[in-house]
Amino acid sequence: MKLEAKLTALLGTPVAEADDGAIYRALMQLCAEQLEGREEKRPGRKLYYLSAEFLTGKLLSNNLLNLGLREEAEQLLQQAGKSLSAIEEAEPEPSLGNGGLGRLAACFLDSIATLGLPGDGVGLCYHCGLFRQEFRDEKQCEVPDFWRQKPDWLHETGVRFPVKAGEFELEAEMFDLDVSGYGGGRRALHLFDLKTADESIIRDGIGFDKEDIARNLTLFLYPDDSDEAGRKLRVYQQYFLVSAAAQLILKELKEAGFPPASLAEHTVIQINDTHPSLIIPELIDRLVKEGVALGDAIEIVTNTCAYTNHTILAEALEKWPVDTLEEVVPHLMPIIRELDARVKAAAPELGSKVAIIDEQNLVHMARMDIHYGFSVNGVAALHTEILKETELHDFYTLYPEKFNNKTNGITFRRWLMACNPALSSWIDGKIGREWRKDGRLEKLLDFVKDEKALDELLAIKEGAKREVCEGFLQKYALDKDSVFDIQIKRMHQYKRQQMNALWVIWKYLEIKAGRLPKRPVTVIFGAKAAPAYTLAKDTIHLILCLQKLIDADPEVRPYLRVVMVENYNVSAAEALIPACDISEQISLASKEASGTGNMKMMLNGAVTLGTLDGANVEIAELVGEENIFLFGRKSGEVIDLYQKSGYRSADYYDGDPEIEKLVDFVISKQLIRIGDPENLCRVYKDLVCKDWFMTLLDLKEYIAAKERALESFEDRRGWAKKMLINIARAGFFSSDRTIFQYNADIWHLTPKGEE
Ligand code: 26V
Repeated sequence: MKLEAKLTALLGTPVAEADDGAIYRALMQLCAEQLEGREEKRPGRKLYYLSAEFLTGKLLSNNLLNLGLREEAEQLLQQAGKSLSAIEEAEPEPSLGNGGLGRLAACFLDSIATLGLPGDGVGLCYHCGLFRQEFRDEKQCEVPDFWRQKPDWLHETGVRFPVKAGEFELEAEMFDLDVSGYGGGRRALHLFDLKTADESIIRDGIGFDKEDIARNLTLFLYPDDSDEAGRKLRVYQQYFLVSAAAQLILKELKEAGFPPASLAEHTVIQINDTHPSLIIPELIDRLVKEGVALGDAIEIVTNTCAYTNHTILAEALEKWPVDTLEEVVPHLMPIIRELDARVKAAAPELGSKVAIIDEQNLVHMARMDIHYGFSVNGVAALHTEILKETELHDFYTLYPEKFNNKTNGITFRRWLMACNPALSSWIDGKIGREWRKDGRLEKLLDFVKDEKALDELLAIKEGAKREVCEGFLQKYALDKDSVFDIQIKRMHQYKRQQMNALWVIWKYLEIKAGRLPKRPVTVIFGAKAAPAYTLAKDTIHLILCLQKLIDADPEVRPYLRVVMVENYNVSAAEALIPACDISEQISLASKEASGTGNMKMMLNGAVTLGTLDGANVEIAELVGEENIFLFGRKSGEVIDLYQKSGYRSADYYDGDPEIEKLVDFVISKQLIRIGDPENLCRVYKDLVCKDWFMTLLDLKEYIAAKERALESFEDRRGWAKKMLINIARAGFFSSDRTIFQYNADIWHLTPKGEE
């Protein structure tokens, strides 16, 4: 049946007469029916991708695209005087993730389904997930994001598992989200919710009783863990996830007719960062209870689990106090102690450096993953090298064969085809449609000297910028002809949004001094700060104060604008990325494991302004030095500075009047009049007295590099050539490539059709 007939049947009226909400529900039902036809049976070996976050983004458009219905649906709606984007407004964005780690998991599921690999995601079904961000008085406020409005895409499965944690007897209820593959295939994202979760306990923003585990467990992602009750709740959440996951995995193994002791042959578990690490002792415990000898159970689980590291930041490498674990998972502590004892016996010379339980009685989750998993991977070439040579060097010496790199990737379905249809059809016109299947874009290089093609590319970017100005950012009345300089990512000091803010101050003072830029610049930020991360919230305050200062200044406003978008999320990224000219990737070298926004913006024809960090290194290699703006200290020098305590920000502040002037502006009369002195002073003081992530070290070079980028933007054809080369070289960053490599090196699953 044709789409129109189906839709009309579902609606009970012609499409033109239905309202957007009804059309949304009908399209949703249509997708569900089509997906049901793509039944996936349990094949041989199966992957479970365990993650605390899955940042899926809205689902309607993506499902239509993957089902091959999107173009037809858009045409049909247009004829009926409707628009898909307006209809999609009604869809709340699932709030199941925080940043790159969660979005990566979602891209991976898309690629797993597309490649026809037997693998499902397993996570938690948070009621409010990460908070919704609101700005009040130039500050971030956190409010609960009740995203689970009916109808939603979640299916009740009827599958339930008991979870005993601490003194609580809990029940995990499984909901499934269908994951559609592009051109075929369907997989599941299994999300567990606490049967007795109770939203009515939320009060005062995102506050709630942290000890009321039987009601709070699945309300929020990353509840504040700055106190003991918060840390305990995090462990409860993590255990709830892994206990339910372990029961699901063993149930499916049994249903497929295999004994528990054959787990490693039929199953592989990818542990996404350390949040699901308790799966290791939990599975060992369950195998032992099934009659497997302890030593065998340890070996089986080791051969089943693989670990991905996503950060070298010490504060993000989880360590839980033994006392907390004794309280929440007492049945696992004897196993964890046994695992630790075996490590200490096997590697006495390395002693406490590789111990699972350290001298302060902290349990190091990553260390458990490395000892008792068969694979450890970093997420970009540089990151993996740093893990091997520095952060995890002792572990690398013990197990060189476990270490491998899997450079991150992004799905081109969401991050090009769906978010940038104009660019996608332009690519079709130039090199045909095969890239949509194989991700290969290099053939575009044939057009680097084609002036007509370059002009078309510039026109597409202009169109995207116009769309943002007239749509998503309409209320700011932005100049579509200005340079769009975009930094969108979690707010964190190592990502150095504060350095970009100091550039804004520099440009503001330049304009005030009469040195006007050739073309106006629009600096766009998007970021949420963790609720307990004071300095990150202070940086948001600084940026919002700068935004207000400049907006009110008729001398500066025509040349420089700052916009910090409220509640940055996947949908905001989809709106902004096609319109990006300069992609800000300015982390302190060695600190950003990979980055994935860098790949998304490159794929959409932005040019990177960045340090040699994370995947920027691979971007630079692919596009060549003339098609990226690099600056700043290299990772080796930075690591050296940390090792020798060789950086003092005060030296840079005292030693350079220009740096001093920019930093002083943070607590200038102008800004204090707008903002809160307490927050601004904290930013100032941190920059002068601490600056752990070395903003001042790279500041001057950053300013110079950004000037070079702005200058080069004026050679429009030259810039278009850079854009084209960036797009053409982005093929490597398809998550299909990443998943192919995970499968070839770690998972060894048989794709559908090749059984
Ligand atoms: C997470 C959180 C959660 C809220 C509380 C504070 C906090 C601090 C650090 C982290 C980092 C978790 C790890 C993470 O998200 N890593 C990111 O993973 C991406 C996918 O591999 C990668 O592209 C990013 O470079 C990396 O930062």
